[in-house]
Amino acid sequence: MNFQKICVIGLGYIGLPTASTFAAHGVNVLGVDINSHIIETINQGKIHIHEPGLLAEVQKAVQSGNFKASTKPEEADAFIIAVPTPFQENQFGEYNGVAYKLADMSAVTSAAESIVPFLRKGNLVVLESTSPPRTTVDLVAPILARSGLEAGRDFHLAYSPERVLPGQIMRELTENARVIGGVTTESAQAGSDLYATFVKGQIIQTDATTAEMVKLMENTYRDVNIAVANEFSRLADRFGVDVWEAISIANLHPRVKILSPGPGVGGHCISVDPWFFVEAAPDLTPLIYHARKVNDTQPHFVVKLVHRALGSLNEKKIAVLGLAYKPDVDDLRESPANEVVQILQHEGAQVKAWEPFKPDANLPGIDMASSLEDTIKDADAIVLLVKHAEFSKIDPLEFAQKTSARIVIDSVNGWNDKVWKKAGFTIFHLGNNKSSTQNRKSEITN
Ligand code: SAJ
Repeated sequence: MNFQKICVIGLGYIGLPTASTFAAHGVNVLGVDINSHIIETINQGKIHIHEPGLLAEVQKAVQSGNFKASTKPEEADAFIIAVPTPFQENQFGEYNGVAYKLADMSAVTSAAESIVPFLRKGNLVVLESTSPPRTTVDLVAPILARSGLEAGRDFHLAYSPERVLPGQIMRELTENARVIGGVTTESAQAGSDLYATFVKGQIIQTDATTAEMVKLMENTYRDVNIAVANEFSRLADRFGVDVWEAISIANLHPRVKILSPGPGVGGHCISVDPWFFVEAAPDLTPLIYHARKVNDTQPHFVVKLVHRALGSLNEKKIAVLGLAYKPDVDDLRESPANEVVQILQHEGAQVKAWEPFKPDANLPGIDMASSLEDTIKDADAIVLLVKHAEFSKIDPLEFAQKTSARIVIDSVNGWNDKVWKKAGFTIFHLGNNKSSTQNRKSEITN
């Protein structure tokens, strides 16, 4: 198929890089978003998110005239849906007395509905949003059928998940392997022709539901593996072991690759996607469910460590370093750091937070500091929640001059205990209870 004009619906972390990359490869792209502020920003050649390399790509695309943004779709050769699929805030499913989270598919539904008036014979529609199994055939195809056209007969319909890592999106978008699942083999071929515009990695064709499962399996696999690492950190704490040392030794085994424990799993992908499997088949997913539970309760484990350091948290001044969901990104969605702050405050602590990638973040109930210095100045203790490169580089001797705190709690293995102790700090390290002389058995529980 020949694609001269495409519409990309949803201009967030995935849609915007995708749209601008197509435009940079000579395709005429209309980017669509319901947020008019985003549309204005992009049409001025600016961006509303932080992602290395994205601004330059968007500027180039807008200046070339190949990329425009609008709140409404238009007729095109292909439509790509890249809108969010979070979970519902207040609705839960139930299986055998156990509650599980439910996907909010309203943005996918609206995006598909917005295409209906513009859909023509021979078009291609691709869903990229991470979705529960069978969404393409059971949700998107019936909505598009309202146009009077049938998926697989009159137009092509495919599912192609994005698999890029935030922070490395621009490179991974072109270099990663890409899976295209069609509702027919012709649809998969059409999708493959579209992404061949810029994808240098392998393009694999399959059916739509397999492609949906592939995406969910990748993120679920990672979630379960992080959960076991987090559980190891709790076990190491109980048995007076340094989990980081134990992991590095275990990982010398040729078939073992244990991931890193931390304050929990955040972001809009790994902490969300496994629920799509649980929702779709709660009777088949006890492991996936419990892994989610382990990762979701890890912020409480961090707070127990803060308790160990400070005793009662009532009126304690705590400086928190980092609110992003992972190192060196500005994305605060589903961040375990945010959860830790909420629990600390709930227990009476006065928390001031510093997030260098989003200093002006407006998070309900969180007191954001204007600088690192402002955060740490009068603190009783400092809690490191994100391993941003600039935090790892902190020199504790210089740091000691700027803060009244002499207690630090490292939840991400960002700091070296010996160096911090030498600078006069008492350091508490998640998953490392080696120097403790006490039996912590009764203290640390799930
Ligand atoms: N984390 C740990 N320990 C680890 C690794 C990660 O606690 O050893 C935490 C991070 O701090 C973060 C969370 O897990 O809170 C997720 O971070 P991540 O880097 O593992 O993944 P994401 O969410 O940024 O991106 C994932 C990627 N999927 C996989 O690696 C299988 C990416 O390729 C996907 O495109 C993306 O989800 C997505 O959009 O689905």
